[in-house]
Amino acid sequence: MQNKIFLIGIAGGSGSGKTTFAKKVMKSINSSASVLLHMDSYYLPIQPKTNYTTTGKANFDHPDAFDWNLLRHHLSELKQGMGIKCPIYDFATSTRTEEYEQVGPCKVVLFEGIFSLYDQEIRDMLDIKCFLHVDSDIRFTRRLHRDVKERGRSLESVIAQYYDTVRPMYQKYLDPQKQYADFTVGEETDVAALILAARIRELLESSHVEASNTEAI
Ligand code: UZR
Ligand code: MG
Repeated sequence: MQNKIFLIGIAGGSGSGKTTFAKKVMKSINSSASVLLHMDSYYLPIQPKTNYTTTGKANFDHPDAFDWNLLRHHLSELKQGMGIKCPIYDFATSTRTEEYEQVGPCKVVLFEGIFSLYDQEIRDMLDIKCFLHVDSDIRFTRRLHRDVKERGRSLESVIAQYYDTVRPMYQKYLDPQKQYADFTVGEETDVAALILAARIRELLESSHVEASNTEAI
């Protein structure tokens, strides 16, 4: 095995703490060879007409909201040791910007997002799969705080969106991803982050040893 690249998937509902958890893991791996990839970056540049709710709002909590082809392509390139140009999405306008961010090449990719365990082709690329299982009241209140403070939304619009798409889509598409997870993490993530980071360091070391053994032969 030569310098294997490890992909870790972190899924969970909106407000379950995916981004925070992934950042804790990154910090604890403490390796410049690891990158954090957000599925949010892979929203389609413009939502297709077919992905609107009966109230006329785009359904950002539906699988059809994402650019799956680009995402699969980028994950596969990262897995092969290449770097990618990750799109930059603008939450204020709900469109993709003209800019991009250079990501990788790297040895570890932490891939976090609501649908990160949804697609079979992507699951097959993942070395470790985890799901954040957090009660809906906690997810909702966290989301309310974040969207009002950081994404410039009103209280009414966050509540309406929650009933309209966030809650039903969670039940239909997101929660069932648990069945694919190697482990689930609860509301308190400090210890889980340390355990996951330790396993990743172990994988990195063993791939390094195997690669140098192969070179010696
Ligand atoms: P996380 N989202 C927006 O609010 N606007 C957009 O343009 C794109 C996405 C929301 C989306 C989803 N839903 O619940 C959330 N809505 O971002 C996913 N409604 O991001 O996992 O960071 O919460
Ligand atoms: Mg997030």
